[in-house]
Formats: sequence, C-alpha cells, structure tokens
Amino acid sequence: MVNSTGANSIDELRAPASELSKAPSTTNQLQNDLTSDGYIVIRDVLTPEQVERLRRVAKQYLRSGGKYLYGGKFQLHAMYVVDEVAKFMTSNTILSRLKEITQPLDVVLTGECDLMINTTSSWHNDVPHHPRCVDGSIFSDESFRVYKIAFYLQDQDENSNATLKVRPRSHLKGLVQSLPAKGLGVRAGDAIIFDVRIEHAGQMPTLIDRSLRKFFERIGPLLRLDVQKAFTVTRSIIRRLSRTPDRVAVFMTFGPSDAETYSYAEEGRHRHPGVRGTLNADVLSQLAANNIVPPIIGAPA
Ligand SMILES: O=C(O)CCC(=O)C(=O)O
Repeated sequence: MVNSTGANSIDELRAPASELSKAPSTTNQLQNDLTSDGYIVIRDVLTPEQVERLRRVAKQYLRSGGKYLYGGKFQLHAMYVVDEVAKFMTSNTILSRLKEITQPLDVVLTGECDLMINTTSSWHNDVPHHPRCVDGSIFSDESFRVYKIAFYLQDQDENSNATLKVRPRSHLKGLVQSLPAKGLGVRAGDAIIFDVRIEHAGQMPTLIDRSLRKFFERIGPLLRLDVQKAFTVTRSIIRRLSRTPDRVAVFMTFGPSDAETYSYAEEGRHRHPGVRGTLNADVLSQLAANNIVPPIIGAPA
C-alpha cells in the first residue's frame, strides 16, 4: 500500500483473502487511508497469469469492439458485454478486497465498469454530473464512500506519463489544482482503489496528441471523417512506429450498501438510460453467494 507506512499492514495485505477477515486492524487501516487520502494501492492482487489473461481478453475485445474515444478505445459497462471481464471482476479475489473496504456493510456494484486501451485523460473527478457537485456538498460529506477499483495491466512507473496521477485529499475539497499531484507507481497485478471524488488524471495528452486532435476536428467534417477514429488510428500508428507498448486497464465502481452508493448508481443509470443488460448465470450466482444485488445500471427501467 503506498499511502501507508505501517510495515505490518503491508505484510498482512499480502496474506490470503481468507486470513484478511481475521485482521480488523488492517481492514480499518484500508478504510482509514481511503477516507483520509482518497486512494490506496494494494500490491499483488493478481497473479501474472491473471494479468496476462485479462490483458489478452481486453485487447482482443477492443480490436473490434468498444468506441473510438480520447485517442484510444473504450468500452463502457464492460461487464455487460464481455463475459470474462464480468467473471473476473466478480471473482473471489476481487470481491474479498471490495468487502474489506465496505465492511461491515455489503458491497454494491454500481454497474460502471470500463475497459480501455491507450486512451488519454486530463485532470478530472468522476462526480461532475452528481447533483451535489453543484453546491459542493458532496466534498464535505464523510459518509460518501463510492470508489473505483482500477487494474492497469502493465507496469507503470510513478514518473511515467502513462501512470495514474491523483491529488491526495482532493476528494474532500473538490477540484483544487493547487494540491500537489502524485504519480502512483504500480506493477501489473496491483490494484488502485480511489474515491470517485478525487481529482485524477491518466495518460495526459501530449502536444502531438492535442495538435492531432485539433487537426482532425478541423478537417474531419470537410472530409466526412470519423474524428475520434482518425485520431485513435493515427495515434496507434505513431505508437507502433515508436514501439510504445499498449496501455490497457479495467475499472469497476463500487461502494457499501448505503444511500450514497445507491444515489450515485441511480444518477449513472439516468445518464446512460440505454444501458440495459443481464449478466451471465454464473456471475449472477456468484453475486448472490456474496450477498451482492445485480448492478442497478443493468436493471430494467
Ligand atoms: O486512463 C486513466 O488512467 C484514467 C482513468 C480515469 O480517469 C477514470 O477511470 O476515471
């Protein structure tokens, strides 16, 4: 865990999930770190084999599926379209971690689950559409505990352009560019969990990215080009020529079974009214076995 210095807690985090439930102080430490800093990194959640499998599944799907966006490709609500992603994100390995964060309450999955390859992202938080973002009250609400778990499926050095950057503690303050940024160095298989209110950025667009996007925005309508696709395809040619490896990630949003999580999920459902789907039977029974109701984004209107 990068934002905790306790040597014991690091060792305990590496214990099997079954052992973790017997360590309330460690669990409290995770919850406390999230509450105070707005993010945590848990090392070695996935085995190298799991990372390789998930990366392969994601790349294969995104070759033809997903949307051209932000200079890469992106699939919203991926657990409804890629069975393997749903199975993986609801596996015991992942759910045991989520339970540590939400206990003593059950886990609620909001249904937000993104798969992406090579997208760029500038500084933002994930609550701009939330009604309580307007008056800022969401940022002073200590009972708000909605989080995203992120798996970056390649190593990302803390100083690399590719890594996730956060402004620690900004989840309690709103968008505050004056707070120092921190690059979260991770190895493939580590999990990052962050408060959806925290200010964060992924792979920032470079000068070339910004110029390319502007160029395609200008000539796209004249040449009847799909601007997003042209931008993504051009970036991928540049990446290939410069031998830059693909940057692949999967995200899922969750929280404890309380009013704040339900209201966040409901708000997402209104924003994406077209998203309706069912999860496969194995996933549904795995959720039931863990006392997790199917994500409400996929529920009938
Ligand atoms: O591409 C990234 O690493 C950023 C992801 C992100 O901003 C998000 O999931 O909200």
